[in-house]
Amino acid sequence: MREIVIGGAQLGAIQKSDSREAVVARMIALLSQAATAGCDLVVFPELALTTFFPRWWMEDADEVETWFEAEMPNEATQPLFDAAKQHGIAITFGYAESTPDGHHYNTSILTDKEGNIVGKYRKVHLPGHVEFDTERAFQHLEKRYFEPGDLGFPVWKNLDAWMGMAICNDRRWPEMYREMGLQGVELITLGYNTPSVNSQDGNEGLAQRLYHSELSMTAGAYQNASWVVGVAKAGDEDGHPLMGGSIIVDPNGFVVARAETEEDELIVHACDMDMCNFGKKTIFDFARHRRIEHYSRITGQTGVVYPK
Ligand code: CDT
Repeated sequence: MREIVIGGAQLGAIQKSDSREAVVARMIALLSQAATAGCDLVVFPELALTTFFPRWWMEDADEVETWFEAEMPNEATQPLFDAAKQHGIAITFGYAESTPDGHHYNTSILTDKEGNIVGKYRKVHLPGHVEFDTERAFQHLEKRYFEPGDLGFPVWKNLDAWMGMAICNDRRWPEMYREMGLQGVELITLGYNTPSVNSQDGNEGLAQRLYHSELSMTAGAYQNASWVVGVAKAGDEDGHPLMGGSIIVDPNGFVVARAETEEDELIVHACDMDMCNFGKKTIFDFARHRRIEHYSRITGQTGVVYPK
């Protein structure tokens, strides 16, 4: 048995005016709860340090830059790293990353139990649009403020398990899970900020949006015999509702822990990484069963091409 007690630290709303320091204090409070619950690893959401700023139209590059972190850790987040180290808890969280050579990514990092960063992932599947879209009920400007990630889907050995990270919209793409599955992943952590309303279809209700989120993560877990932990930033941010629905999914695709609120809330489960072994050796033994000679379209073609 290789047990990792995992805490999914859902964050409630972060308003535009909330400081990084105020958010970090909330994250540290969740870490204390996690320590009491015996957690080894705590998963925080995408863009955990700020409001979901890609909903706001900005033209001034200096204003955009205020939402990004040029270093990690930095002054505002050092107390989070210190608290994690003090508790002996590994953490993962998302933030907007600005690089020294001027690139901008939607990023997440993973630490060990001593607070050392052992992995970095940059979001590959950026949803939304670049220009102001008058057809939408509200904006989703990730394609404006971020470049697609340039690191692929790496996995790392951490806490004696193979771990990988994804971010929000990535969870809807089977390619993400399989890329990591092919590296033997046993735990995929991912944070998200998903509006409760579809900006292009007001009739799509919250229930359907929660269902699609869960469907994607449970399928990805089962088909790759991996744990998946999906953690929301939820609640009403300056009049813009984000859904909750944080879950921990086992390698058989069953939800074993689920958030009930749209607030700061910790969900916990003792996850045995050895539960991945059976699926990986049997129905999803990729080496025996995959037929790559039939999969060339997956990497050779992006959109739909109808046969002539
Ligand atoms: N943050 C993020 O990736 N959110 C998307 C919303 C898509 S709607 C443009 C998601 O997939 O949840």
